[in-house]
Amino acid sequence: MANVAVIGAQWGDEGKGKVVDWLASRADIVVRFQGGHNAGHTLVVGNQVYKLSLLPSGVVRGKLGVIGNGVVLDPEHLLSEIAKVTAQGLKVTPENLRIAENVPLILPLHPAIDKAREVARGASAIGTTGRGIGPAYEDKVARRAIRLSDLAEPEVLSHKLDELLLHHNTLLKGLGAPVFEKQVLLDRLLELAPLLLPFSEPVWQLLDEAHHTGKRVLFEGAQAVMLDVDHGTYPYVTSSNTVAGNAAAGSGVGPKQIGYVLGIAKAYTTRVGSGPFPTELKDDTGRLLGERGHEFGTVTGRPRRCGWFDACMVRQAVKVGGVEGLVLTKLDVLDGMKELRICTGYEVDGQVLNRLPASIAAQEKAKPVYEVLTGWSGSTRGARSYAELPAEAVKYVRRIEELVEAPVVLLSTSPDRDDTIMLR
Ligand code: 2SA
Ligand code: MG
Repeated sequence: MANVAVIGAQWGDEGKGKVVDWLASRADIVVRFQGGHNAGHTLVVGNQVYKLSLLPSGVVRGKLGVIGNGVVLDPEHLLSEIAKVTAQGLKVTPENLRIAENVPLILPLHPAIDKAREVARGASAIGTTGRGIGPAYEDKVARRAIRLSDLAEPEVLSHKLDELLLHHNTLLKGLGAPVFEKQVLLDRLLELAPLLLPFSEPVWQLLDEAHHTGKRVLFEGAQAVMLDVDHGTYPYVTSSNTVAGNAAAGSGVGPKQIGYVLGIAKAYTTRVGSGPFPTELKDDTGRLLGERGHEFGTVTGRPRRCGWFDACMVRQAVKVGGVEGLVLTKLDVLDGMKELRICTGYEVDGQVLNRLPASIAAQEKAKPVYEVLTGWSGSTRGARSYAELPAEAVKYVRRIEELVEAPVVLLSTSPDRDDTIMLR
């Protein structure tokens, strides 16, 4: 098996966790390359349920986990996540976890700013996870972030904190919000330094060596293409590039090392947080999808918005994300529905488009153009071969592949790792 990158092809929560876990058993190294603890997946291993949001899922499968430079890392959260899985009997040490020395850190001021801004935005709030992801990326791009390696240099750290607080405290004062004390931040970071620095490493070098020794790397995406800061429904997006291309920049390898790109999509569509969602169903059918699919966020527990499968959007995600094969999950949630709809394009101001336009105003106006398919009465839950699927379910999957212009290579028919049908 070549290296593989796994990315979400919709708005997140497509079931990447299960697929990554399935693939992790076939990899040597699992790398996170973007996002932070705004991601969330649940892994079931034997009788243990692990809820991870920052740790690469490989660590629960005895693989080497790597947190790349493209991630934003909350040190307090990392330590509490490590403590949690340690209590479940897992060991996390520099033996099985490495963190890029150049990874930017999320400090307590970042979630404070994130939440204050969301309040200030009122009705137009993004619906962020409130974890400081956006403000931390802003600091990175503005070249004032504290990076992991700075923890080894108390004087540099002290100077960088002055610069950081000059910026943020000025703004916080303007908002009438409490400001941050430099000494408190500095003392805490110096306390954390000996706990974190043992994990710190030039990850690019480790991955280069892995490449030359034939190790297999799995790049684990978080969020999804439609939440990509460039290609998603901006500004209702997360603050990182979620496309497969960022697996290279976000970990320090060349683009040719990414290998095969697997996109994950649900057999319908969901979204948490605000922003355009052309196929959203605010009726009983939408509520039914939410109930049957248990659609609540793993990080924040928020109910997810639900709607029909949007082939036009997934096709766009396939193209910009670099997806070569698609995994379709949660097909069983559609079991027993009389009629199914697939969005093939949008009508905007009387014109039919075969893509989601970039302007937020146009996205909000976009009316889905639907193709109607007959549903199936049998059950697809737990099916382990194509032959077990009702004919209409096969038709539904085939039509999706045609419309999104990518083959469906895997079908996941329940949260159980073994309930997976390999199609190619
Ligand atoms: P942020 O916090 O700045 O990244 O939020 C910006 C937008 O990105 C969305 N977002 C997500 N959407 C789906 N799943 C995510 N992760 C968690 C999960 C979500 C949860 O895997 O279940 O538990 O609520 C995730 N992370 C960020 C977010 O909703 C905003 O629309
Ligand atoms: Mg999730």
